[in-house]
Amino acid sequence: MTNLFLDALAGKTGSRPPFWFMRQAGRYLPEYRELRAKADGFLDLCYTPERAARVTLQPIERFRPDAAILFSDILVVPQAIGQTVGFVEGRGPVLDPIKSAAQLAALDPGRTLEHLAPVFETVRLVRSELPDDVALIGFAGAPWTVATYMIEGGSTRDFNTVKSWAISNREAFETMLNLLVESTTAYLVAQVESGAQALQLFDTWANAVPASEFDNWVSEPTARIVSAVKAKAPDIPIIGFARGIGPRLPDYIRKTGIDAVGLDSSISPAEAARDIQPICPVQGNLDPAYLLSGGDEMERAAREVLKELSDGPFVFNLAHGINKETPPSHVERLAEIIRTWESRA
Ligand code: 1CP
Repeated sequence: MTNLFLDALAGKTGSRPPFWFMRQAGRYLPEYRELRAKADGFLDLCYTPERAARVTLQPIERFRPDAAILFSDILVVPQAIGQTVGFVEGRGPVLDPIKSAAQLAALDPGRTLEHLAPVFETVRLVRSELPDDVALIGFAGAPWTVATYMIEGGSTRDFNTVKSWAISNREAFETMLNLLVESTTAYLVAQVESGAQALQLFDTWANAVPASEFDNWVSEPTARIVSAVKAKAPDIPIIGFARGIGPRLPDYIRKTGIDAVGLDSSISPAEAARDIQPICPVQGNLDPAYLLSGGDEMERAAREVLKELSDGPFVFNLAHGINKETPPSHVERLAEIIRTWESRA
């Protein structure tokens, strides 16, 4: 069975561009809120395979995208290796922040597979229930982005704590990135063995990295994960999504060995067609604010993305996750615009 999404990642251009949406499962969907209310917190939802599988499938039933993304979170990895992680209602993630080499030494990547066994069960369940022509995407956070939460102890606006810690404790920070490379590789390979057909590495906070550290903190750890995953699963396509890195995109693509790149909305579709698509397949990049707004503005912006990028290998997506206030009817309309796009010569 052909899948337009997997074809696009392999560099092919099909009858219409495939699509999925970052954060296509989640709080903007009433059926998600209903299941979420029954769970004992967000992490319980992630670790209960039947529920996590249902949540993964909810947007597929509504919008029929070409791919489903496993319902989990990037912060299950620090939890798996021994850090205390919680999600607090109205506040987001809260971690017991890593401040010392002793705390770092207590983390154990060897625990990854055992701790995350329920996630692999979710992958198996979802794959067994998905239609053949919908692909299943596994994912993880890239080491830098996960490390920001581990050191800051949660979300941050300025990244001062993690950046100054990384600069003043270079050896310890390298040890931390190494732990994350090891754990994340094991996690992703097990997702593939359980049925994931493509992988995405989320480097949401790559924009906060100083240019002089970009190779050390972003490209090299990502490259090591890509090559280690491909050593075990040679055919798995890997999408790299390093947000906000603009002019460094070509360098990031070449140095990491990713198969396709996720684009945020700081690059225009025309610039992406000219500068990035000749290097590798691209995924993106409608700003989620257009989806939140809906109407003619959304339609115009979506058609511009389609017009500029659908002549080459391309997966339609958003530039970042769906905003939780987004009316599902806007998402439905967007899916229809993409599905009926026909300007390919
Ligand atoms: O209460 C709830 O229901 C929690 C909301 C929520 C959801 C739905 C969180 C908390 N995580 C998720 C699921 C999730 N997270 C998915 C799977 C669902 C899908 O895409 O359909 C994925 C891929 C993620 C990845 C994730 N988690 C990222 C990278 C992608 C991105 O959006 O930038 C990041 C940074 C996180 C951390 C995270 N998880 C949740 C929160 C509130 C946060 C913090 C975000 C921040 O610091 O701004």
